[in-house]
Amino acid sequence: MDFSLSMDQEILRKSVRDFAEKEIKPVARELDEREEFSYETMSKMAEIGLFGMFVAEEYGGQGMDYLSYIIATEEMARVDGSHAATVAAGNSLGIGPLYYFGSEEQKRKHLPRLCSGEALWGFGLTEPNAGSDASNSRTNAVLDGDSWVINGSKIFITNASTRISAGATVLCRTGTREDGRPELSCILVEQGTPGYETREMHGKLMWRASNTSELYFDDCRVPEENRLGPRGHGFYQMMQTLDGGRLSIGAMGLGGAQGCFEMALKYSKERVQFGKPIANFQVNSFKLADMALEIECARLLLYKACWLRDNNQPFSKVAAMAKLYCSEVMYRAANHAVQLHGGYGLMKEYDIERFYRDQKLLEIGEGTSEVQRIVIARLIGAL
Ligand code: COS
Repeated sequence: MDFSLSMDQEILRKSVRDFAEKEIKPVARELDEREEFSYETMSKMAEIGLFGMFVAEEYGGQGMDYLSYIIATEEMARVDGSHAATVAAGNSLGIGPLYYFGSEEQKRKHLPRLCSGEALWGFGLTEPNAGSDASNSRTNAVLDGDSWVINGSKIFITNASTRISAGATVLCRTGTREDGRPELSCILVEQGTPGYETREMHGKLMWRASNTSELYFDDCRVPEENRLGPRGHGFYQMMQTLDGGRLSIGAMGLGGAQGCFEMALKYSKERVQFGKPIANFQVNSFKLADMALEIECARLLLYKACWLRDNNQPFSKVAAMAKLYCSEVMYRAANHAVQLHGGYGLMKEYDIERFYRDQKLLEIGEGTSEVQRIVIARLIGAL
């Protein structure tokens, strides 16, 4: 068993780490405070190739393996959740469905701009009344001549209402299946289509410098050929996309936990109380030891899930495990890290305060921890 990364993966890790330290860290706190999606950092992330990482070069991608993409996401999350979210959602959820399920024409039309980072694309699954119960989608699409007419709305959609958002993949009810359940299909809706409106959501606890949107469809008419893949395959496409997306949420948990650990270790060695650095108290050194242990386990599990995916083996179960475990590891790491910072950990001038808030999304987005346990329980035959 070889646990070493390839030379290319090591170089990628170092270059993304250097980039995040130099370009993201100095502005992350202020952007979070202002709740601002930065076009400047977006274009810098695009410039170093953080979009389209696992997409073949012929569509404008970098042609890397999935593990490389996950390492890059982990390194971004080590410094800031919002920027890591833009990258993770941009790749896994924006680019993913088009790349996996798009026709040749759809791929040629959309992927080059998304892979260069000139444009972003949304993943329109969640609705106000269809969160965990995702197949209960109400957004409706009716075929009228050679167009789909869409009515409904989506909520909590990352990257869908920036100035560079080019559209979204939207899960719609397109009929009723023979077994009486709704027929669900994915339809591509481009920005600027009459009847399609996006609205940026504000007032978030976390990821405040990432873009989150509501989507509205009011008799929105798109050509029939905007359907993604076969009719009725929408829910499978969304679920398959989420299998890969959950690895990137895992990467955000892992990278975020690593960031918390490093801040906590540094602070504990510098902060003197009762005449010695607080790291020298066993109660604190044990917290740091536990963090290091859990981060190591999280990394092994997440990288194994990527290895399965890169080697074309079933990975849904291990992806759900990695998403669940990594997000819970970050939850514990952020909690320990704030505790070690004491009163300063509660103040906005310390980055740990932001990590503590950003962490919470990971236990909710792309399937709550409870949904991950359902997926795992089903896949081990317990449910
Ligand atoms: N890949 C492909 N197909 C899948 C799949 C996967 N990983 N998981 C399920 N499916 C298929 C099933 O085979 C089933 O097919 P049939 O309709 O032909 O029988 C169909 O999808 C429905 O699956 P299931 O019956 O398991 O669906 P449920 O309604 O019971 O829902 C959960 C299952 C809860 C696991 C699912 O709705 C889910 O993941 N919810 C969370 C959604 C989410 O993560 N939202 C966050 C979005 S933020 S981007």
